[in-house]
Amino acid sequence: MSIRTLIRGGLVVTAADELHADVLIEDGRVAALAAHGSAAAEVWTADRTIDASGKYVIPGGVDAHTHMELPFGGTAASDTFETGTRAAAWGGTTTIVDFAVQSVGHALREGLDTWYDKADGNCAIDYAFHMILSDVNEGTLKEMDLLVGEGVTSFKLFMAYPGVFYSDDGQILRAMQRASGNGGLIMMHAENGIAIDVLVEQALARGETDPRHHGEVRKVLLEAEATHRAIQLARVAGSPLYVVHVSAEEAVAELAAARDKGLPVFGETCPQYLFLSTDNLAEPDFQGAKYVCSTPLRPREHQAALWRGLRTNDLQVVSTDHCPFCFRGQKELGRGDFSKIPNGLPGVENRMDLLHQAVLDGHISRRRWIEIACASPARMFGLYPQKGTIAPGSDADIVLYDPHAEQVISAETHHMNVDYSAYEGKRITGRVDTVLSRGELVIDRREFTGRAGHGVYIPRSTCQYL
Ligand code: DUC
Ligand code: ZN
Ligand code: ZN
Repeated sequence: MSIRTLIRGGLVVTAADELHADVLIEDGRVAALAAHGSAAAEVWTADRTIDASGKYVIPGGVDAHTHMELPFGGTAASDTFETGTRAAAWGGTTTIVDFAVQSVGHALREGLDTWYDKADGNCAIDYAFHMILSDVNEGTLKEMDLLVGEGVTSFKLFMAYPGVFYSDDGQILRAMQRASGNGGLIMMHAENGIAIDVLVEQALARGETDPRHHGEVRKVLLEAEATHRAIQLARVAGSPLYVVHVSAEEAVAELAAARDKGLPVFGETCPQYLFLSTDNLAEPDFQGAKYVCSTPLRPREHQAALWRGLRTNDLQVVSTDHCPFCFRGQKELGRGDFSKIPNGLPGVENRMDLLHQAVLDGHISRRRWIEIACASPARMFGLYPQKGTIAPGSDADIVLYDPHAEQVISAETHHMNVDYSAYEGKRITGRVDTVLSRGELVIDRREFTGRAGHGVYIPRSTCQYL
């Protein structure tokens, strides 16, 4: 049964506009917007009216980088598609793009089907997939074309993690050449993993086993070098490039230089690089393990360059790289050897709030908040305008956001299936109040009303910036 819903009296904020408007929803889609109090809006009738006065009415967040249930380092990310998408909804995110994984020696098809099975019937919000290429060979290259055809239009390659996900430059070049022909977007984990592994071995031999050494061996220069190399390989192949989880100022400089040349090079950063630093990695009593991820957290001086990159559009997207591991039993696997700490941080629930705080802190404008968290990831990964905006015809994925509510982030109150928060104790102004996914209430005035299985797979078109 189709319910007509009217969202009345809020400030509608999209990447393009801010207007006091009422939003009419029909059949799960935005049917119309009209100025609040206008004759057009006054005559609208609905089965359900939601009062948004005093609130922002924003597009649901699009988190283009999550790892639900990712097997890593002998364990697996602790959020399932069920728990992780529920937490995402609590945080105002209504679409995730997760990474299906090809295992070495296996076909892309097999990895992708495994991810379809993991997600099917379990998600509270809509989802799509990228594909991680761990074994680039003739078969894999052919399969890339098929995947683009079924809506998996982006492929992550790793210059890090030799023996696991790593591709050498020849494999990277071949995958880029294929992408340049089929419209796919290559996403790059840009760190020189071969050099890093030498530094890891040397650090451990010196007895440097604490979590902070994870940050020290994964050097800024090795992120910058890999970013530079990835850009040159993409130029040779004639393919676009999207660099994931950019953390270092020097890597932003590489992206900016490429973009100044007019190259189709894009970059993403994540809240952990904007709000956390090597100070966290250095927390005593192994607490620093909570902050081990790759690329690693950097000295706080790098944050200014990331914010600047987001303002100048040298970085276009903020995703979470949500990859949670519990401190107890999972992060603890690396006691006495930082290289055994599973890499990843929780954050899918915190992204929209942290970026709203960045608006209040003066780093970005309100519209830029929506652009980097909703519209640009949707455009980058072929989901726009179905996702990422509030416009006639768009999916009614809408968040009522209370910009004045105060909250303190804590593992005690978060909904992610992980026993710590990377932002424990951080005070935030602004909070999600109500969330609709395709017109259905998932969070209703801070109560979860959604269900596993409401979320559906969304096939994507190719990158809309090309
Ligand atoms: N980085 C992480 O921190 N976790 C998973 C994979 C990755 O590249
Ligand atoms: Zn990565
Ligand atoms: Zn990742």
